[in-house]
Amino acid sequence: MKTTIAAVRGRQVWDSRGRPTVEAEVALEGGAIGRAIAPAGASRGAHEAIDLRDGGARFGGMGVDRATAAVNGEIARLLVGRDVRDQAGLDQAMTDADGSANLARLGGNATVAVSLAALNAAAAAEGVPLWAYLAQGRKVRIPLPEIQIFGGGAHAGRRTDVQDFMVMCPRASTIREAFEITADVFRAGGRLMEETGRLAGAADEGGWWPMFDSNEDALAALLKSIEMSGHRPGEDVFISLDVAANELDSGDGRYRMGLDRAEYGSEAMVERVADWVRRYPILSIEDPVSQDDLAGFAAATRQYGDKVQLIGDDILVTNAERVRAAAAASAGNAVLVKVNQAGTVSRAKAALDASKALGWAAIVSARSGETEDVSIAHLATGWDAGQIKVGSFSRSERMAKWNELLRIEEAMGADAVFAGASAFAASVAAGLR
Ligand code: 2PG
Ligand code: MG
Repeated sequence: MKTTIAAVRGRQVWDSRGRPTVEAEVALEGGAIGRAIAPAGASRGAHEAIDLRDGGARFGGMGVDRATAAVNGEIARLLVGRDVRDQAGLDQAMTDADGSANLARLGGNATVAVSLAALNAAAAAEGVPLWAYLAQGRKVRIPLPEIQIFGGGAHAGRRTDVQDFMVMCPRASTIREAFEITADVFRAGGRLMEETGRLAGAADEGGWWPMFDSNEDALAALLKSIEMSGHRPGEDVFISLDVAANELDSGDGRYRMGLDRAEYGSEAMVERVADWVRRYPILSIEDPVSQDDLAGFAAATRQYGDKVQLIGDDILVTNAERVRAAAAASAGNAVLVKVNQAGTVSRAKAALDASKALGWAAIVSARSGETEDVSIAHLATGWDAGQIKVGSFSRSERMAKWNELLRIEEAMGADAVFAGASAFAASVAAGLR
């Protein structure tokens, strides 16, 4: 049959940090080929699928020989001869064979590359772009992007404690317009850094390296950059932060903001961010507390979750069960969907479906270690997630995804609908009207 898997190949390629990563290729009997590359995070939740690395001295321990061998050996033997359209079956076969909850044996980097490669092959066999294959004729929206201006935390030598200082343009009428506004803000941010003698290059996701004296200074500089761009903060452009607070908690439930020389308990940490929410045009907050602080996540939700999007990343790790447990505790209103956190396309889709069933928002996200792979632009669109996060507005591993979204928008023609404010949970969206 045309869609029968004829071969699965794995190879080592390199990511945007110059580290090894796994590429997988799935070839079908009908001649179609799908390919995908595993991304890699720097700020990672303990409950994520395991990124299998070789350890030892070579490549600083980051080698992926074992994961690549798993693709070429065990995974290939499992999948050859199966129908590529049975994504759930392929993913289940890999997770069953792995035998662990977090894909520690075969490697989440091996399974995610193969899972996405199979999906790309299935779309290729049908001769349609991946987003259209996933949409299956349903009406889907072009996602609202959140785009980084300053990058900090684990992506910039912890120069600031807060990891991502981003902007969102939910009132733009197309993604093209959202990009144009963001490009103005990004340029203004660079000019501001230059004028204040703070221009020091780019962080891991392409945002300006954050030479600031405090976390609040970075926030003030972001507001100033929006003003300098000629667009209106709190009208055309809103602020989105990924606190990535997991990185601030060394396991004792205390949050250390090194740059501010401050240490907070959970309640004080929630109040630290709540104070910023009151004073800045902030529309979205990710991980204001650490992966095990569900009570803190619920407290943040009570304080400002009716007006502000509250995203769980390290705390939810693209896991449907964890999404449902958080919702049961009234914690959060949005989930970050990272396919490699889940380890397979099916598990990631289950987390997205769980969030939709709860009336939550969903943001399909890249990792800080990325490549030219643009699959997530298609997933965010084809799954009708509503939002996408890729990093900044520079460096081609980021721009490749943004540019792919422009192509998708163009391909949709008159049918293209930009998600804009509709991408948020209902109460947050209502506040924008
Ligand atoms: C995050 C991601 C992307 P990383 O925390 O949301 O910004 O970072 O890939 O390092 O986990
Ligand atoms: Mg995050």
